[in-house]
Amino acid sequence: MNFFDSGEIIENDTNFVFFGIPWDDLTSIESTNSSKSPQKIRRISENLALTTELGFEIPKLKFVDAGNVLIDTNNIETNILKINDFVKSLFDKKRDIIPVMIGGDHFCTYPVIKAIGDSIRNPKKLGVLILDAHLDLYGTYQESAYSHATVSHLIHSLKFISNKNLLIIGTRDIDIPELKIAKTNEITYFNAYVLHDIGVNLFTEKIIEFFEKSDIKDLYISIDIDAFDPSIAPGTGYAIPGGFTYREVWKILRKVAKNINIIGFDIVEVSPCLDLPNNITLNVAAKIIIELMYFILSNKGVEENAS
Ligand SMILES: [Mn+2]
Repeated sequence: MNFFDSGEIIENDTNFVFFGIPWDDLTSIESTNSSKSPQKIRRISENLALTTELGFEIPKLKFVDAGNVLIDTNNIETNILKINDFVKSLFDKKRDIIPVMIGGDHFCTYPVIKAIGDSIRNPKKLGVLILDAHLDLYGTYQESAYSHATVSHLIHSLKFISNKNLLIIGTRDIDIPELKIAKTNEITYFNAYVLHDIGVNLFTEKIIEFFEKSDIKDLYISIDIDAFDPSIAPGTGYAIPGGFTYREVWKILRKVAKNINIIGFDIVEVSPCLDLPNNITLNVAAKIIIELMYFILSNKGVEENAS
């Protein structure tokens, strides 16, 4: 079963490659099962209609489903290497392919960004936008440097990432050590309430301005599902009130994609066992993936059928 019944082989005209990382060992909460979400999101996509909200036919997005990275749950270093090799193999098949990763817990984002940075020509022009209720900036968490709670810290430590090209938005559950790390390193984050204070349009302009100031050309977006308000996305380990609505995230992504070249994105921390019986969280994830694919493609010159 593939995402929206897509093919599996990357061709010359393929735009996106969907793949799963079924790995949730580095979460800090036991009742979650985000490792199951790649397969569940594939299954839920069977029930969704085949046009985007702006009327674009989904089969014309030209994406393939490359399956899942094979995860050896016992060895973190081995898994990081496997993810690295998997992502690099996608670029070997097509240089400008846009990877779309489905976690897994948020740690999965770190090896993906590392592999992308190592694969593109000018990683210093790469920006990273993280949507998350949390900063994930702990240096170590539960005595490990490898955790979903240290992922932003690890990303910030990459040689091509600094406080100039990393932005975190949607935060509203920040711990004291993380706040200190953010202050010391002058890491920029926009708390979720700011969107409600200034409105989604101005909020999005501030995001674009941040990356334009740093002369960023390419952007990777990592979406922790807990950036959404739990009323729309309850299926996640840390359900923190005060998050974004679906429409707010949709509007942010639409405008960001119009202004900055998006070269990859992910959705992580979707936990199917905590979802409602009608699979609302899986639907949010599947919809956002397909809508964002369309926003990226329309920015590359494909016309909008409706607006
Ligand atoms: Mn996170």
